[in-house]
Amino acid sequence: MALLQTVLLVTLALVATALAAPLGVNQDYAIHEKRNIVPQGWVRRGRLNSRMKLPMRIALKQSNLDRLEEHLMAVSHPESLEYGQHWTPAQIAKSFAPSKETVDAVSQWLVQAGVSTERQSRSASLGWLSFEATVEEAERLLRTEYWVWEHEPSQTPHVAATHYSVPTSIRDHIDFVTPTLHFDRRIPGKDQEKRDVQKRDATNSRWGPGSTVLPKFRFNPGYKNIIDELSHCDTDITPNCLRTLYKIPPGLTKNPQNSLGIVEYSPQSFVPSDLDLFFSNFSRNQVQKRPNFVAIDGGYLNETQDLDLNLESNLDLQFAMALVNPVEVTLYQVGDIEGNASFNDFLDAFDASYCAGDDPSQDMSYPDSAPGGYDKPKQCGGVEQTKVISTSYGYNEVDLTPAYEQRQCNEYAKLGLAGTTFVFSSGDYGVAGNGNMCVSDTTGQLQSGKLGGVFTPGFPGGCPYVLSVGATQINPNTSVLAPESACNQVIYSGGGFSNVFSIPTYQKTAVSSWFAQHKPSTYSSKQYNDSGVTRGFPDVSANGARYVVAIDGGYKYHVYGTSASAPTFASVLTLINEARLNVGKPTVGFVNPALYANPSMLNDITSGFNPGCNTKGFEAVQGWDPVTGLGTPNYPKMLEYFLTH
Ligand SMILES: *[C@@H]1O[C@H](CO)[C@@H](O)[C@H](O)[C@H]1NC(C)=O
Ligand SMILES: *[C@@H]1O[C@H](CO)[C@@H](O)[C@H](O)[C@H]1NC(C)=O
Ligand SMILES: *[C@@H]1O[C@H](CO)[C@@H](O)[C@H](O)[C@H]1NC(C)=O
Ligand SMILES: *[C@@H]1O[C@H](CO)[C@@H](O)[C@H](O)[C@H]1NC(C)=O
Ligand SMILES: CC(=O)N[C@H]1CO[C@H](CO)[C@@H](O)[C@@H]1O
Repeated sequence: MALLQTVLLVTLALVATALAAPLGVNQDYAIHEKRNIVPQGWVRRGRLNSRMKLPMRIALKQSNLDRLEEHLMAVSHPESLEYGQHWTPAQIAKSFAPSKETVDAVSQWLVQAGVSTERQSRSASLGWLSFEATVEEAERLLRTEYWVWEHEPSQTPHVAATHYSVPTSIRDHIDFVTPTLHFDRRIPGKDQEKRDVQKRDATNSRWGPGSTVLPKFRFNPGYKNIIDELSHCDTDITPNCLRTLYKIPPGLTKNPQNSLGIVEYSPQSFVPSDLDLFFSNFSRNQVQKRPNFVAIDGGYLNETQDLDLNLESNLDLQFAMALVNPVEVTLYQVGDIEGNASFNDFLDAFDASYCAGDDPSQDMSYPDSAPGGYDKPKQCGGVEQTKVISTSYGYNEVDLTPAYEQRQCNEYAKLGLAGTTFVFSSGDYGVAGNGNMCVSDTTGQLQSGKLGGVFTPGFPGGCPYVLSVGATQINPNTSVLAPESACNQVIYSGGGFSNVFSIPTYQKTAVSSWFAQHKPSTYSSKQYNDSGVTRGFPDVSANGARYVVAIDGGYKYHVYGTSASAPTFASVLTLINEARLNVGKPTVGFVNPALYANPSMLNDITSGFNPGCNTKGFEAVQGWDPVTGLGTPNYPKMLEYFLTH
């Protein structure tokens, strides 16, 4: 458990050594990072003993990041000569490692400030400088104040500052310093971290279903036949419904190079007998079939039947495995019994050059000293990337700091250079954030969306180097062949504009056309970033309503959410990859540029809204929109395009 460890370490490590030499003086300093919003539930308690020791880490600026997007576009845009010429991990590590100049400049600053080179350690990748400092040293070094904060609901303590500065001469060499502004998000409880939703309070919304009841499964005792099954897709989404909606043929081949990865964070876990129940009804030849299990940092399964634990994993695996069958699905199970592993912990397992530091307040530290915890070092590199990786978890953009987000977002781009597609759910609360929270325009803090407030984009759905997937629905009492709308039952498709990420080149035409033709006159920059120069999301969408999922040994629930949409879209891309690999082409890799260049291979969704923050949100319109993106997959058109490019 990362946070408590930090504090214990701090409390026990009263300094034995003499205080360090005076810190460097007379340097021009500038604020490097500053937090205006403290995540919900955190209260400032007291100052720290000035002689306690803090584990300091400096994330150094990587080289050549200014050319990252250009490199990524070169291998990802179908019109580029280098399309599909993905990089090797060694090429990637070498290109982006911090320069010697950067390492030396930061190290020199520390030496001048009294932190000798012997006290500094560098990660193998040179990505990080670490050292121990007393609170007093760290406060002088960074011109800040450290406080103990407490997460009130869980009474979890945490060391943090709300701003810090570094000399202007080295600002350009530093991404960020920890511990400083970073608060752990995973504490506030399950409902904030799990995106798939089976029930939600929607009583306050005239756009909602007006009822809080969990949709009970009014399931017939089995469908009479496929016609019967397909005539109930407006109420019961099955794999056959999705195949019909998006014209996906059943899979036939299993290219050994192809793979789809599904990421789950412990304690979430699938239940094998539920998989078999689902397969026995909807994918008969997969009974007894399991995903390839890859444990990261102590990842483990808990086969207890418990809705909260099984919902996400059962949903993702049942549908993804059925849709891509017979292609293999890999389950990346991340984190030990403490739970709380982060996206960075997952990325570390692929890329040793990203590892070796992270943020001790945000990411887990391993070995984990908790009873039963993962007692080995954090997994750094060595885990193989599948060609498509689907994740149905997310943060609010305001929960994390821009520097932390930018560094992680760049990592998705780097792994995209290697030919992997990262697919993320865009969020289930429309323009509001996780748990239906919006930022108050008076206090600047997160508050219930019922009270209104500023729209709250998600992360990493708003990172321009992932494919962000929103949710659609088959309208009630309409056929599986009729056009879908933005999801308007139980959940609303997450969408909007980032406050952190600039608009990527591949998206400029689509987004500026939305601003020119569809910018809502009722909102201003008070509601969302209407500058037109930031990343809009989602990119695409797929059905996210009324999934039939085997849970707790039966079919008692319908499952809703972009949590369902993400693995569905990821499955479509996996089938496209299968077709490409079978004719000797590379995988689609970072797929956004190809999709935006050829939007007609998606079914444009032109009705529905994504309410939140006491507004009706945005509207799904012709062309790209911040509700359903470019639209849902049209498999035959995608296939034709991707086999000829
Ligand atoms: C699932 O299969 C069982 C056994 O064949 C059958 O009794 C049940 O009705 C099926 N359920 C559905 C939803 O098809
Ligand atoms: C498995 O899940 C059950 C139900 O939530 C819980 O009581 C039990 O402690 C879990 N076991 C492990 C090893 O995590
Ligand atoms: C759908 O049809 C059923 C049965 O005809 C009806 O009871 C229900 O109100 C209809 N729902 C909607 C949203 O039109
Ligand atoms: C809008 O985005 C720009 C560019 O990232 C940023 O500078 C600005 O602060 C954002 N506005 C708000 C209100 O966050
Ligand atoms: C430090 C921390 O975030 N601890 C949390 C880890 O996750 C469990 C639930 O799985 C919470 O109870 C802890 O508070």
